[in-house]
Amino acid sequence: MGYRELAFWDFSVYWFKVMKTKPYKQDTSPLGYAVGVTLDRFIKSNQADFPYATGELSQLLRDIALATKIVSREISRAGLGQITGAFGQTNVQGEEQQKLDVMANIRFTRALTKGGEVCAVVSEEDDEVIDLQNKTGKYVVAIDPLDGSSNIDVNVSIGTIFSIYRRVTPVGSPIQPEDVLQKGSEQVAAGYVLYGSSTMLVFTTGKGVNGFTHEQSLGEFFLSHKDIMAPATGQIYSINDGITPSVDKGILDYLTDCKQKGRTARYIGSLVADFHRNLLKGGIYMYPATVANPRGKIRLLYEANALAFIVEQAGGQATDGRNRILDIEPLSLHQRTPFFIGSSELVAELSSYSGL
Ligand code: AFP
Repeated sequence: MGYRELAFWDFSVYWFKVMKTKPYKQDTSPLGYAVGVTLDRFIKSNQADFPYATGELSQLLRDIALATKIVSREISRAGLGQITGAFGQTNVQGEEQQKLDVMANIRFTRALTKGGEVCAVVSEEDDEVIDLQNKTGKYVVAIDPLDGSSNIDVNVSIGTIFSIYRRVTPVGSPIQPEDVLQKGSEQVAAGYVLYGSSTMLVFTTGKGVNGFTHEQSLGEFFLSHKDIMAPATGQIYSINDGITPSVDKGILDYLTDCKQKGRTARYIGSLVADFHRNLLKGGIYMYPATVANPRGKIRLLYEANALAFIVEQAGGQATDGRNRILDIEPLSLHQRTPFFIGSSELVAELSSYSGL
């Protein structure tokens, strides 16, 4: 053994003998501030709580999160390039599609196709069910890829809403109506994305509601709103005042009551943004039946059900004025419903008004 090897040998023996350890203690100085729990880590550590807990639902949520980042990036460039404005076609509801509506639909559908866990997608932007041809896909997703499209071109908050169901017919067989027309109470997970002052992903798998904020420079969602609970009551009521001349008298009486109680009116016209604000601050969102929309305007499968699942998980309520939203049996893909959602006491109060 030469001089050098000997020195190394001696040193390792010495190190082995005297090495001490100390437990890791998180640095609390401003230099070591915690960035928090990433969405991925949250999903991994809570996977046992997920329905069926096979890992496929976790992967599906990751696929949605990835598409969300891409859509968020595109939205943040709205106003630059050629990505705002009308696409030049109408969707099945007769609404003019915006370019970003179409882009978001492509992004989410592609992410769900490539992921492989989903067999079928119901989207606001497609007349029919999209069969993704994933022979092993166990899940069905209903999605409004970009909600509040009238706000895109004016730089106001918009969102994405999604519901996730287990298919009921055997995996690999052709998609059947009962796979996609399931009651909201059958959802295994649901969520929304708010493209606002920051981009947030909020979701539930039936064990509470958690919100994640996108940290742009790191490209990650971090847990920012743990175990969201809706205040039991609140001061905010949200309705499009322009439709009130053609709504039921019960609603009008309720609105008069809100004003007399000195409550505050707040309405953006993007369901996700209106819902999110009321979820955090306490309030009620209302889109009742009108003369123009006798069955209401909000779509049951890809708007109302997801938010109803979330609000109930957060301690709030959602009804069509008479029935719990999650109990409504869907009859068609683009079915509409009157929609009242928010703080439990406010929704219960509204339901007590005659005529509803
Ligand atoms: P889309 O933008 O996806 O078509 O949905 C818009 C929406 O369903 C919902 O986000 C709004 O709360 C509601 O319509 C606004 O409707 P009004 O413009 O009639 O108030």
